[in-house]
Amino acid sequence: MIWPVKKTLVLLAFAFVFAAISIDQTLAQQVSDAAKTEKTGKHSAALVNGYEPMWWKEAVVYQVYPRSFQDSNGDGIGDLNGITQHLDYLQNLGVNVIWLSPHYDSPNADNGYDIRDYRKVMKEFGTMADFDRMLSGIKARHMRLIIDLVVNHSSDEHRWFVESRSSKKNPYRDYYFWRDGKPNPADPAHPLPPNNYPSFFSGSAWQWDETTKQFYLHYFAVKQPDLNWDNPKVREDVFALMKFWLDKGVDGFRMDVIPLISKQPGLPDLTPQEMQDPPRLWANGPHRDEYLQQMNREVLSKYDVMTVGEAIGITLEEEPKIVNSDRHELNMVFNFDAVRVNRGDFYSEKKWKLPELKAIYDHHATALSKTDWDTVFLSNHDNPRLVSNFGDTSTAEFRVRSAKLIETMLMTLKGTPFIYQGDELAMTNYPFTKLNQFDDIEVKNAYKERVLGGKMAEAEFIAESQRFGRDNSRTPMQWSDAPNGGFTTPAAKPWLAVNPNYKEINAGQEQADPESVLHYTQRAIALHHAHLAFVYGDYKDLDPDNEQVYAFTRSLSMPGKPEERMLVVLNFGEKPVEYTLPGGMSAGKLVLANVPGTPEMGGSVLKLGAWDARVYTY
Ligand code: TEU
Ligand code: CA
Repeated sequence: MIWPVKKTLVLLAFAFVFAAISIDQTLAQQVSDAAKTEKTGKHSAALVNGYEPMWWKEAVVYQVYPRSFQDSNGDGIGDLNGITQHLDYLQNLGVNVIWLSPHYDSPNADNGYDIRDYRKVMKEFGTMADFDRMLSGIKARHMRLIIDLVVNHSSDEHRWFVESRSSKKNPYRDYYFWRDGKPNPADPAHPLPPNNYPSFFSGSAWQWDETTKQFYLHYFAVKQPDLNWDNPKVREDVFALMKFWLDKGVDGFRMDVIPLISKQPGLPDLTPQEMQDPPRLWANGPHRDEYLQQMNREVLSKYDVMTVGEAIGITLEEEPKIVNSDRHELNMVFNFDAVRVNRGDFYSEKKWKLPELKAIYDHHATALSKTDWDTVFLSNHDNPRLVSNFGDTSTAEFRVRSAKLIETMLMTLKGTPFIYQGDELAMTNYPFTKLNQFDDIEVKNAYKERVLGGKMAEAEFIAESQRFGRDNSRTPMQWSDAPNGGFTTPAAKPWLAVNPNYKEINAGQEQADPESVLHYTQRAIALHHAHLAFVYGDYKDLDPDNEQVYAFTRSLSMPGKPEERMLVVLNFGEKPVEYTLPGGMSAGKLVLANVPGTPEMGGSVLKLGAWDARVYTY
């Protein structure tokens, strides 16, 4: 750990003189701060390439899945004090914002995405005092914290739902969707669901409740009843809990499945065509934008926050409705086009070629305007490990190179980049071989429906879940080669098994190796921060049809400054290639490469080895 010591010394030396100025302040942040202070009225004094500078546009975000990050008390479950222990690690990595997956009181039917009390910390994760300490530790290191807002649904153990299900007359009845069933001639005592909605987690989206003999709606698990946003009291209560956390000092929210909050009037059956893709309809309810605008007006606009919505069911063309700054809704959303480029139905694999991915990023760059903003990500807690999904894990060397190539791409494409914990180490998918190794409700329910329901062979189901199941990314962080990978004490049993490859792949080993994926990711993040071109610059794909090489530029002109011209060249695969840059273009000085010893000057023909990733000026 060379880094923290050096940084601490520097910090100590300057702390008194520059009390108010962060030494980590990048050029981008300075420009942004300057723009903010010069801001008069509605418009910023200094647009950058037509974009209004904002800290959240310039940020690199790191997602922490608290259950799997670090266990501090030997119960096998990650916790907030565990996160606090690693804040230097995150600061040294160079990320500015931490997105914390749900940390609230929850019975954990879906690992915290089922919230029982929005104002309480999950017992297993610690106390509110632990949260406050973590937050001040984050701020002390000039980072920010956004938390997960899961308000399309609550837990069925939330007080609102406990009240709601108790009687039809209860004042909380309309906090959720209750409906009579359809008559069931075959078995009159057990009516049929009110409509044909399927749940994301298999089966019907309706659950029968004996107490009042009605069904309630749950898009996700039976224990995740959908909140009724058409009830103004629900909106009021949600806005109040948002203020509760903002007043504590959190810097914004990642909003879970937020487009689903406005339900279809009358909840009619899906047509066979709509049944092909139910979220498409569910995400486009009539009041979605009205509710988000109300949220913005009453809550978000009163704070300096970052908001990112999980845009399930929203096409790229529709995104500006939510993210355009004139709409006053959210700052940005996660669009799934890229992360799902290799996905067929559910966990099945779809063969893909590089030009398809390029077309998606090109589409992003053209479909969004200067008053929209975008995210860049290829992993999270719902998707496989980054390198297993898009890189090459067939050899240790290719794993390292391909992971570095993907990190290079994420840090140079257009949009705020998001890194998922452990991907900076190139952690891999887990070698699942049987159902009982999984924890995820999505896998368990799908097994019942598909395998026990006779739709799929068990071996095929396990193979697909190994490839795409969500638990791949949820295995504990591999901090060291100690038993349990240093995630928990050697004697403890982690809530989900540590990947057996922790002895080779772990943070301790990577900290000691200057050529590790960890150190490389840190350099790639630093490069992102050092050049505004990677934030506000134009994007141009130089060779869209090339199936092996991804070459693109990011360029930025600012008054009174030399044009920033950056060229990114990525060889997607193990096949070496002598690549001639199109249009007589010539690569200039090398600024980042994933293979040590890469020549300092580029030229018009580049000899690219397996999984070579390079960034040049041009
Ligand atoms: O995910 C919603 C979502 O898009 C799911 O379809 C998810 O991508 C899918 O399960 C992957 O196969 C959000 C959360 O990110 C997820 O963890 C939660 O389980 C879900 O909402 C319910 O809150
Ligand atoms: Ca713990």
